[in-house]
Amino acid sequence: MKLSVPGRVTATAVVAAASLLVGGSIAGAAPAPAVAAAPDIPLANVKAHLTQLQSIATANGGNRAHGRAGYRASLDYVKARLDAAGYTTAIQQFTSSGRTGYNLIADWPGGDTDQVVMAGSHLDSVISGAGINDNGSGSAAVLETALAVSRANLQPTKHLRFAWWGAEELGLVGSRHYVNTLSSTDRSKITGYLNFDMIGSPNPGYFVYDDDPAIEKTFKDYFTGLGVPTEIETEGDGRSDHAPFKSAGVPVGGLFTGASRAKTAAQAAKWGGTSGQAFDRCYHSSCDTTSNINDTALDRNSDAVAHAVWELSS
Ligand code: DTR
Ligand code: CA
Ligand code: ZN
Ligand code: ZN
Repeated sequence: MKLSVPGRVTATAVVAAASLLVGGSIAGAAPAPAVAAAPDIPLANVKAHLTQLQSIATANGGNRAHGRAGYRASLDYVKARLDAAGYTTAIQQFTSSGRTGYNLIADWPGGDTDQVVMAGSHLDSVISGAGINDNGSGSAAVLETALAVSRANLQPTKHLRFAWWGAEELGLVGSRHYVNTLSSTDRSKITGYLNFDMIGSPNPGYFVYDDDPAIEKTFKDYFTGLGVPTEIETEGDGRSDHAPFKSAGVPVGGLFTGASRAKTAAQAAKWGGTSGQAFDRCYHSSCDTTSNINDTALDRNSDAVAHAVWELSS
């Protein structure tokens, strides 16, 4: 910076210099530390979780529905993996439609517990099937991201908490129970909730929730980096577990690859797949099995989950 009067330091020059020091950067100064990039989430690992959930459904009457053995076995599988990876886990019990339901909450030790970043997905299926896309896909991606946090021994600035919800299919029952039983103090500590419900649809779209702008940008920027266009999720606000958090004033966001609505010709032109066909023809059906997954969509979205968890907790 050139001083206006050589040899004399004017007040203006001092203020200008100070502002450079405070607000701007001086040429050659070290750049702010970048956020460590999230690791690639191995698609094979995510699909291995789906295979486990499929086996659980097959061994328990063909479903993983609320109040049935298949749901509790699904939760026990997820919990065992997290316990082995160093998480502090807790099972939250509730009753719905006369049956006992369970949420699984997993805290990654460390980080500022006054700033909690949450990522979650519902673990229950409908009674008619195994629920592999809906919502084994979200549950497996969140689980593998949590395991990746452990493998990396991530030490984020904010505290990380992961959740798998029960009885979403009965009307967001588990997630609403969780939010409603939080103290207002604990609720105010949640800086963001990321929801993943159906992220591997066989005829996929790439939808980003348009709720919190910062969270939305985190996801949109990630997909822009992949060269994948996204659309705002419009299939119905309040139709998944982010809704109770949003109603409580928590910033929310998430990803979705589509359900029973048909893909348009314009969407097929930008994403591929089949126009005029549902994003997921097996939505809430017995054919929602491990064959009802698009690997590319599941891989891209699993990596996007990790990207957002790394970035928003840094
Ligand atoms: N309610 C979810 C599926 C679903 C339908 N629309 C949206 C929009 C955003 C996320 C999920 C959904 C279910 O059946 O579990
Ligand atoms: Ca990946
Ligand atoms: Zn569903
Ligand atoms: Zn769902």
